[in-house]
Amino acid sequence: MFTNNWGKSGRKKYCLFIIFIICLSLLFIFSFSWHTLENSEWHPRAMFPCKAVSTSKASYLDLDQLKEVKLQRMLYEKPETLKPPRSDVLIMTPWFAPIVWDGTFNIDILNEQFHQRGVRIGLTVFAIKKYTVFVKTFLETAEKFFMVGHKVNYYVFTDRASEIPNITLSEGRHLVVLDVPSYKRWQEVTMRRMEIIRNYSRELFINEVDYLVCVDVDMRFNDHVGVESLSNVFGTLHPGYFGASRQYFTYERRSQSQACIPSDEGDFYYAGGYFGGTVEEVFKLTNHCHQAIMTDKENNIEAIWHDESHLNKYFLYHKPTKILSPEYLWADYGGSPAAVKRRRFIAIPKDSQIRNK
Ligand code: 5GW
Ligand code: MN
Repeated sequence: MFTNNWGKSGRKKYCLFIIFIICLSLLFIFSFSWHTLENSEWHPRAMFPCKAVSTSKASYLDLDQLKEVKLQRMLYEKPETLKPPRSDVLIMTPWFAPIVWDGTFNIDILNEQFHQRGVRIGLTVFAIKKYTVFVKTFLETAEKFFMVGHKVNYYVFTDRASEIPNITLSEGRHLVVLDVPSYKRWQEVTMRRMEIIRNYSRELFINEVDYLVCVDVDMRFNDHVGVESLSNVFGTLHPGYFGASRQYFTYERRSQSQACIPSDEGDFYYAGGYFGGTVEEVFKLTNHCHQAIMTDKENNIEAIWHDESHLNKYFLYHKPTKILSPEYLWADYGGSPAAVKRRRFIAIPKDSQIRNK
């Protein structure tokens, strides 16, 4: 009886002990494999997650590999704190984004900085259907004025690759012709640029360039367009509206559209034909605009100025870090305002022949 009782409770205790050991081993195996999965290695930081963040290998590597951008001795007139370079135009937004006007920048300082960084620039342009006629002048004038001395890739999107001329390019510059479908409706042709730039940012641009400049093709370069125009994310003041008050901006006003901007909001009227930034920022911008365009499509509405309306909405709530003056996208509306001293990139007048496919 005694032995039996003792034997029973003894066995019970023994079993409990074994189960406890099994649970402990399972817990250990589970936690070990979890750490291995999470960190791909068994590392002390796995046990001290708080410490790990500040002492992770990656942050040491990044700091050690930082490249120094150091200027040489340069001679130039000193900036005058009490004499702004331009007093006739706004050269800074209330969110501290510079507005690039002639006379406000020293291109030698900027060129030196961008050269040392080894910056690569992608210029994207669409030539669908008859718009291939603009490509030759566009590329030839870009060779003269666009980012001269820097690494440039021209990305020409077209449905007629055979009509793209082969132009001799300066060293460090390449032409990449990319096939895209041609949409029937012209509104679709201009709006789909957002989707296509979004897709190629992910698949190609991110591996080839640092900045993207996305422009219309019915244009010619006429004066310097350089690295002063580059920033994280930038837009351009539309040449037709830079002096206008809010009520005259042709924003989308219907509340059913994703591009709607109420009459008491809006900073500037930005042009659809010239925007850009780092590949990451252009990806975010084009992705956002494309999704807004698709939502509008589902709701059977198309914004008044298509992709331009969506770009304006994007810039209202994602402020650009730099803004280009209309010098960078000029179109002759007859007048010649004194504020616009240089016409760097000019619209070529189109006849109805070209617009009709
Ligand atoms: C054709 C007819 C009407 C509107 C646009 C087109 C069109 C535009 C086209 O057939 N093929 C084409 O490649 N596009 C692209 O969209 C060009 O890159 C063009 O620069 C851009 C915007 O269209 P634009 O330049 O006619 O628009 P606006 O506002 O500068 O006159
Ligand atoms: Mn155009």
